[in-house]
Amino acid sequence: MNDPNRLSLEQLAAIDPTLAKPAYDVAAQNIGIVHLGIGAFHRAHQAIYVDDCLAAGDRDWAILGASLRSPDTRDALVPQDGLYTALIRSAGRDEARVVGSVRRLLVAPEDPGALLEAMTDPAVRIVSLTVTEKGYCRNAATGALQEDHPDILHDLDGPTSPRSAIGFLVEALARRRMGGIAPFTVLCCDNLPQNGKTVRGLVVRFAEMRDAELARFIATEVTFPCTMVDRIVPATTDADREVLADTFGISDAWPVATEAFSQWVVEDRFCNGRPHFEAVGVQMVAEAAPYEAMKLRLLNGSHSAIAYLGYLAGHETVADAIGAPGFATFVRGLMDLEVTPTLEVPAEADLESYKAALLSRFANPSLRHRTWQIAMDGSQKLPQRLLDTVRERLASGGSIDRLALAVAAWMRYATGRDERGEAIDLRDPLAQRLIAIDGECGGDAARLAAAFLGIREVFGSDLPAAPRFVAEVTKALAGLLEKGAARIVAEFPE
Ligand code: CS2
Repeated sequence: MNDPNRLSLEQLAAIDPTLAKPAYDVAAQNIGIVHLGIGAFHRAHQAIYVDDCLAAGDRDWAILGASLRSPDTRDALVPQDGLYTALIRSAGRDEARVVGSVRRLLVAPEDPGALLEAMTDPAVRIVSLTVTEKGYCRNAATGALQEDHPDILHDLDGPTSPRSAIGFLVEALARRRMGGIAPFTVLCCDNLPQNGKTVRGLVVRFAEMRDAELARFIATEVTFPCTMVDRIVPATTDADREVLADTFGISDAWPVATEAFSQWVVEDRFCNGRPHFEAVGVQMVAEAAPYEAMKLRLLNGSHSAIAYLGYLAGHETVADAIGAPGFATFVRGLMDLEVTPTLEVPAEADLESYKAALLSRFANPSLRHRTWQIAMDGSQKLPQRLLDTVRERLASGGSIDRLALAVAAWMRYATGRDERGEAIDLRDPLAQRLIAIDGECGGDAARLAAAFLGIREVFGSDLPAAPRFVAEVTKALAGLLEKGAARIVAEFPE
């Protein structure tokens, strides 16, 4: 059906003149960034910073967005000439902004060669990624490449038609090396610990498995800056599309809905140039690790705790959960008493206001961020969000009550049954293994805890051998099984 209001370059002139839209000639920008994983997060975060760079006249950095899996984003955006809207939702107030920085879209599985060709174009000087934690084919506990991962085996066997992000990066860098084309910077924008360094390790290892010379080239010529990315971007809903249509008169097949807050901290190590990011609010730093640990452990750690406890307590969204008895106090206690002592706080960061802001971001009633969405892929998220913090607390002898409860809530959730006995739609690369555990342990807290703790890809070999951690997790899990999450949180001592 032809929708006369559907967003497009032609329509752009007709939309409400008070709305923010590209203040530059969209069609005249040149692609300089290939982004792997063109999901909602990228479109609400990096693509908006780049949109600001293009508006400031930096015209060589438009984005080619590739999906490594589904064609959905391409199918929605191509009829809109790549344009889409960011709906910025604060309590009681919505704003909209049309974004023009995504100029081309590709779906890798349809034509891996086309994506490799784009990644080999000398004009492309940055390849950035948001492929989620599981998209890196890494062992979440050790950070090492999962050399037996089916996609890695596939990409070793047929390097010219890769499936994995790592396979694409290495093949494109190999082609650039053969063609005498300067390499691109690899810019990881996922919530992994020391993300640039981690991806460098994976890429160099995979390259070594192909060719030692190629691995040496990548290790010496390519840079992998670490980044801290932050913006809460729930999956888009029809309600968001309706707000956009009703309030702003824009028909957009796939807008993104997000909050007003946005932060991007990037290490300034680009081997082949970069946009003037500092001019558009990106914090360019020498070392991102302290920012990254602060964000991963405070924001994402709390998010995962709220997701598992909140889901079990019957709350659909983060805002619902944080408003329920005891939740805000519990999260504040987790941040203040158990996470903060492990952080090396960057000199210019104000930790108190950062934590206060987190609680009000979680409470944003307009975002409707589902606990189920954050609960996804827990086996990939727990290590950097909660378990590294646990390790430091165990080493320093500090309390771990709240961390242990969050971990136990993940286990309770990962049994695949909620507190009313209903099946949970468990999304996790280890889902089959997780669900099987429940059947083997017959609801016994000690046996369940021991079985979950035995998953080395999550807990490593140290945590199952740490008596205090095992005891606290088992106790917390027994409490959850006996009393349920709502009561445990409400009764949690301050
Ligand atoms: C969330 C993150 O889904 C999740 O796991 O914790 O996506 C979170 O919203 C972002 O990292 C915020 O920057």
